[in-house]
Amino acid sequence: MEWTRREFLKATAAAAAFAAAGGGVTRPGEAGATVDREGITWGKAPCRFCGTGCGVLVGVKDGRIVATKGDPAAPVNKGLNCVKGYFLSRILYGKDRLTTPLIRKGDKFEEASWDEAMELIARKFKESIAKYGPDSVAIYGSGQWTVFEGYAASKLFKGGIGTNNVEPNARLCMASAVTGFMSTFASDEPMGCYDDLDLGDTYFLWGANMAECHPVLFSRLIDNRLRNPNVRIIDIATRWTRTSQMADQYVPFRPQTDLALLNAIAHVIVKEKLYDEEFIKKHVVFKRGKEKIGYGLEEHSRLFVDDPKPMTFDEYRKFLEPYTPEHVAKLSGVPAATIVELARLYADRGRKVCSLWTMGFNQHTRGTWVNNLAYNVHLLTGKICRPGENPMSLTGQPSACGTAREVGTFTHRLPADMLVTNEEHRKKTAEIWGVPADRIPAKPSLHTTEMFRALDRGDLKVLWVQVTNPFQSAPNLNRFRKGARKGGDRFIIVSDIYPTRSTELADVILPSASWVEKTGMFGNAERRTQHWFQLVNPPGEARNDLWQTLELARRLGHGNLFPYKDVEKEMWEEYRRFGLGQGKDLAPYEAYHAARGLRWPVVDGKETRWRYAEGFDPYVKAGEQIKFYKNKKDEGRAVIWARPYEPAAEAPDPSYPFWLCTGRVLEHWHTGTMTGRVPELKRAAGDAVAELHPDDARRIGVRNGDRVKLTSRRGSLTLPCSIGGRGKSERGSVFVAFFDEAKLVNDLCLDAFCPISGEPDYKKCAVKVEKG
Ligand SMILES: Nc1nc2c(c(=O)[nH]1)N[C@H]1C(S)=C(S)[C@@H](COP(=O)(O)OP(=O)(O)OC[C@H]3O[C@@H](n4cnc5c(=O)[nH]c(N)nc54)[C@H](O)[C@@H]3O)O[C@H]1N2
Ligand SMILES: Nc1nc2c(c(=O)[nH]1)N[C@H]1C(S)=C(S)[C@@H](COP(=O)(O)OP(=O)(O)OC[C@H]3O[C@@H](n4cnc5c(=O)[nH]c(N)nc54)[C@H](O)[C@@H]3O)O[C@H]1N2
Ligand code: SF4
Ligand SMILES: [Mo]
Repeated sequence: MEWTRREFLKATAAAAAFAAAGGGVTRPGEAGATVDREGITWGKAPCRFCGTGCGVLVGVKDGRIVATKGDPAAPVNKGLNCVKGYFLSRILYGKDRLTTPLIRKGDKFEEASWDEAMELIARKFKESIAKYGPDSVAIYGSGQWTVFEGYAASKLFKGGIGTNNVEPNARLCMASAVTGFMSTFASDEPMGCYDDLDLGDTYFLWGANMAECHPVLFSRLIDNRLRNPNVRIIDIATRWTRTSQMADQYVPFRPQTDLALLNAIAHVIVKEKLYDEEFIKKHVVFKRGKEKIGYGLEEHSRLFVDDPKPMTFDEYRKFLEPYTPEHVAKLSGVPAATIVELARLYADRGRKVCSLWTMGFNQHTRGTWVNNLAYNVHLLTGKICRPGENPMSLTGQPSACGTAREVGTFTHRLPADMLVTNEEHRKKTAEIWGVPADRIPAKPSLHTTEMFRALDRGDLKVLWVQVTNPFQSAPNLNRFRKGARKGGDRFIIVSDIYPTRSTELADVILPSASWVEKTGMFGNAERRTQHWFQLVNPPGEARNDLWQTLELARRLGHGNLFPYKDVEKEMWEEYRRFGLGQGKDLAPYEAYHAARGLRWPVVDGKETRWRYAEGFDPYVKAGEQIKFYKNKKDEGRAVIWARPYEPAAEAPDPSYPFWLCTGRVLEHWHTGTMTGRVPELKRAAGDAVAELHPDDARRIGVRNGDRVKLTSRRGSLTLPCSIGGRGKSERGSVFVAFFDEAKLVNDLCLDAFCPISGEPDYKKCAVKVEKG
């Protein structure tokens, strides 16, 4: 599994021979990588960063990555990258890479051997399980896990140890998209694909800052507009960004009122009879779920399971009645005439409409609902499952789709859309895993926010963190950072590649291999599964996360769950069994070696561009046109949901008069551990700033660059303010990015979440802003 240097050199020689024979780029040594005149071997990989999943070519010389470039053969990006992609060759070479296991001794860490570290970890797991039961241990992983790493973790914890305490950071990111898809279509992930960005002409962005967060996809949109003057990009958002700058129209709205806006758009479409009656008759049912569901603020909050009731179109019409453009204008701040205009644009039969969103919808205490409401508009107008006309949920992390969602590394999930609560699903899983059917608990346990609450309370004892930095990225951070070091039987293991705000709270730190230091697979936002081979060795004694998990398995006596010789290949073939025939078909391992990814379902060697659509999706029969075949309960129809507007969990008041929104900037990746170590990126965006509206700044008495103090009910933070910079806050709002490890804005964030998805709302809480 780990390539030794000798194997690598041998492979490189073989690659050279292959290249001389005219082979394309794939892997040093097997199908062959190319070697150029300067002796650089080029292999392919998906980008390490965002869910766009750009293909890159990685140049290796003398065992080091010396260059990367956009892969012209990759359909996602056609040779293009964003600035993070261009600096990929540097992210693994920060001076302080972790290279040896470290064990805490009081306030210090001491170097240890892998054997010592793994022995200690295994002992802590065994002791905790013996004393407190399997639910006292957990693994907290990532949408940046490779498919193999996520699969192994899930199999070990659910199928071996017998606990559903498996969560990915994707709970903070894509969970509302998942529950949105599941409740509307009974199958996770988009029907459309990136081709829609080239083929449509009307693009509604709902608070998605694509110019900074999905730059290559945004450039596809802009390219479409250059070719087709009819294209309109409408940025409906709570703050002005680089995306707004490039859009044809910027529609600012008050935080949380997207629920009301989408209902008002539906209201106009229904009232003016702009809907597609035929489509609705054939493909849609109407439902209403429970409405008093709270905000997840109570301790021990479990995921809420909805209890939907069918309704008629007429009842839905009645439900929409209060959402008049005039009423919603007052709530949202969007003029009534604009709401009507947006609705007519959505419904215009001559226009191909796409909606795009990311964390504005998902990090929302009604995240599931607002995802449902976006689908409603496409279902009413029949603008779905057709080239250039689709709702498109954009994914954040490189494998939030491939690993977190498809493998199902959430507490409530199993692979291929299956649930732990379903007996048949548990049976099927146990059979493929070769474990007793009752090994997998029938109830979900701790979802992410509850996991950190449980650690603080002392209910959770042993926590292993892999490929994520929760003690910078979790909400209500003040509480959770303190909770982590309360002692007792708590024991925290963090696998990372650099020292972070999480490793500083660990008991054991494991130095890990990243990206092309190991073989991996990622699945991107358009259902494209991509593969890469290891191209360089990790530094020092760093080892990959998969090896670490398998080593724990062996030491806990669960080594029999992983009996593979050719580990990745055999694990892939086992994992693939889950999706076959389920609309989630993945191809054999080798099919991904040369391909620049394949979009599932892959049936008879062919990928699928548009799901549920005749002529594209192999599961849809001739004459069916469109079939939401995964929703068997509703006979292959999708659901239009009546979901009301509700206020945010915490809104500004006289003591805390500002909205605080948090998020990202172009140059940095999340907590900044990798991009912060590239001097060019660090220079471009150095320290976090608080973006303020000029009128608010004037009232507070600060000028651009002055320090301001933000205080919420949970914490405070002093930092320079930015007025009129690249991001501009609306009046009464302040925005701070969370990449700066010296400025933990998450101390201020509330841990309220969507009770259905469990995803916290990082976009809204109340703060006061003072001169700092
Ligand atoms: N450069 C860069 N790119 C990235 C990442 C990164 O760290 N850096 N991370 C990746 C990941 S994992 C993710 S999840 C994505 C995130 O991608 P985005 O969601 O596009 O970015 P954020 O900065 O998290 O979100 C900020 C936006 O949320 C919107 N918003 C705030 N409140 C509301 C609301 O009430 N409703 C709606 N509809 N919108 C609201 C605002 O308009 C604001 O601009 O980016 C991915 N790409
Ligand atoms: N305030 C605020 N907080 C947020 C959000 C927000 O919008 N606002 N967004 C949320 C969202 S959408 C997301 S996705 C999360 C992201 O939050 P995190 O996942 O916590 O952030 P990352 O910086 O991506 O952390 C990845 C860690 O893995 C390490 N690493 C890199 N490669 C490897 C590897 O191969 N193996 C191992 N073991 N480690 C590796 C990196 O050094 C880094 O420390 O943040 C959430 N938190
Ligand atoms: S757009 Fe995303 S995947 Fe593409 S190069 Fe930039 S960070 Fe990487
Ligand atoms: Mo994310």
